[in-house]
Amino acid sequence: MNYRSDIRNIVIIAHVDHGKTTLVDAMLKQSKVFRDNQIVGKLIMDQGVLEREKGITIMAKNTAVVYRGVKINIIDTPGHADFSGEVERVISMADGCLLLVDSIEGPMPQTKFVLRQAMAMGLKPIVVINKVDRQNSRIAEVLSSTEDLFLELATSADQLDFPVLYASAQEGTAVTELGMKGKDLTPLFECILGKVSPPQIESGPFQMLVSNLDYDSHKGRIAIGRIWRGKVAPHDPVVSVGTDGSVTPYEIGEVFTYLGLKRLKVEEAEAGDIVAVTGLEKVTIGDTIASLERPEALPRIKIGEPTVEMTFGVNTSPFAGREGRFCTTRQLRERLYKELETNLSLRVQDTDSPDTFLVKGRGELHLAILIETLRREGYEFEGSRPEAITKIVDGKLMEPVEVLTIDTKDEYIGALTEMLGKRQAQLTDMRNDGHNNVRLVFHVPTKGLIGFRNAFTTATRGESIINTTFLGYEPYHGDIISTRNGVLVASEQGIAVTYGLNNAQGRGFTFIEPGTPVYEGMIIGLDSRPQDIAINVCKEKKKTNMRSSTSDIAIKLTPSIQLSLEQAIGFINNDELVEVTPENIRLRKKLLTQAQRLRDISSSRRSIEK
Ligand SMILES: Nc1nc2c(ncn2[C@@H]2O[C@H](COP(=O)(O)OP(=O)(O)OP(=O)(O)O)[C@@H](O)[C@H]2O)c(=O)[nH]1
Ligand SMILES: [Mg+2]
Repeated sequence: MNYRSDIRNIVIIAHVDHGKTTLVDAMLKQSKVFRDNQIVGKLIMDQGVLEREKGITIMAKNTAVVYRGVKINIIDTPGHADFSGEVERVISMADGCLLLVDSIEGPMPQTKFVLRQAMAMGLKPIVVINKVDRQNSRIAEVLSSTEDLFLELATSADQLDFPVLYASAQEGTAVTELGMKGKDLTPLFECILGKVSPPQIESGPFQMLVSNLDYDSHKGRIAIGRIWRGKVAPHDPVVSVGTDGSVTPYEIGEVFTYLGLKRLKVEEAEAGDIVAVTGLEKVTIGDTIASLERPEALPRIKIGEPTVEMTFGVNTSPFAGREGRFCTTRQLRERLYKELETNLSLRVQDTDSPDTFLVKGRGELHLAILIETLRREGYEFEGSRPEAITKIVDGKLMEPVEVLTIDTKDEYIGALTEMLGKRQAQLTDMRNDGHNNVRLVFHVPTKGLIGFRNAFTTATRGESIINTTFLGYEPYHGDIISTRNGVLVASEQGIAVTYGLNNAQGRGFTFIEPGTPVYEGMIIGLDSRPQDIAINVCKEKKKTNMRSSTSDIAIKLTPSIQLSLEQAIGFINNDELVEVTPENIRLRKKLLTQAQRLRDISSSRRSIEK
């Protein structure tokens, strides 16, 4: 076996927000990939619109820097558990990983999840305790719990021998010994060169695994991945080997390698490097691209199963077609199936109803990001409440269970444990730091977490942090009774007015402002009682000869509650839908008229009595 000493391939992994993308910023800056006067800003790799808005990484991405003549291919990954599929998709391109651990939070559930993945792939880990600049950092404790995590996960003794660096990604510094003053990231680069094995290469006919796809309006589909054997050059004849072993011939268009934020066109690339190639029109992630003489497939990428599902359907509301550019079943179906090409942990299925599709993902956020993406592209559709995906194993009904970690203050423990008890959560750990900060760890069925974030934020007044990671499937814990109150439903179509909304506020909270168009069956608020109630929010005050308009002005409404998309899909019950358009997110009852809903209740009562 030969090695390429001029390359290192690393993936950066961590729990959400531990500073991966910030560290990549610092690595890029120190490597002078930008002009001196170039304004590059922060979180440079998070280029997606939603990534920038939410301040999180959603997709794994490649970049590369050169240090002392060695090219370091860097893959930045998302830390949010819902995007774990992205880590699984790219991890096989690397030989080593930087495991970042926040110097205050310490190892979190997702730290464990990604480290386990890295160990299973045989990657050489480098531990980077990050954010050491923060005042209340607990570096010694964090290191010790990181060591415990390695002890728990290591499958061989050499995995326990990992280097540790102390970094401030924000300041762009790293040191090898605590207490040293950091100057730049040189110790980190040296560690990567010294400790991550250079890529092993096999000579022979070309073979690469496609780990990512990109599109370019001129160049068409771009396949990205690591070359495992041989070389590739523009115009080489190749084949792609698909899922079913089918072989499709192609001619390579152009070949690119990475440098900084650019792709460089090259005349040839060799095993060990990460490349982007054009010319393969129908290739998909997981396919192998190989030479004609030895069209052998590399092992396909393994992606964890989705845990949450919801339906996406053509918009059936009375306002359908008013705001979207793409509103038909065919357009929605095509777009959803296209998403599968790059969103590997997503599944889409047709259902018995031709206008409705079942979409399965790794969590509420995974699905919410898809919905938001579609709506910004101009799609209009309706979505149902997300449900946990159960399955039958050996004749037994099983359901997904997650580890829920909550960092909060002492005073919220009571309220949280009560809320979570109703959601079938089991407290497995509770740690208090003696300063009124407490970390609670629960095991909770996924179904119990749906919609929990809303209630959680309200209950802890936004002062706590919540994290979840998939644990596994367990025997079904039984049904959960919905604890949500009833909703306020518009009883007529029209424009909501102050007088009507004021009546509604006598019953609960409202979600809309005066002037909002409503239709019968649209949810306009939350009732303070368990039952739904229909209210005519378009109703004006009866005009009398008296100066009624002044009394109408005197009405002061409480500001409405604006539900975000994620909150909206967590809020609705099974008999409700979220209507999504580029301009609005509306909530509605599935059955729009009160007569239909009453009939439905009495027929379900009759079937229970039978
Ligand atoms: N004080 C301090 N803050 C940091 C440091 N590194 C990152 N941060 C901050 O931590 C937050 C999260 O940083 P990111 O780089 O987005 O974290 P990430 O790991 O890429 O997050 P995801 O990709 O969403 O998982 C940002 O507000 C950063 O400014 C550091 O070394 N010190
Ligand atoms: Mg990031």
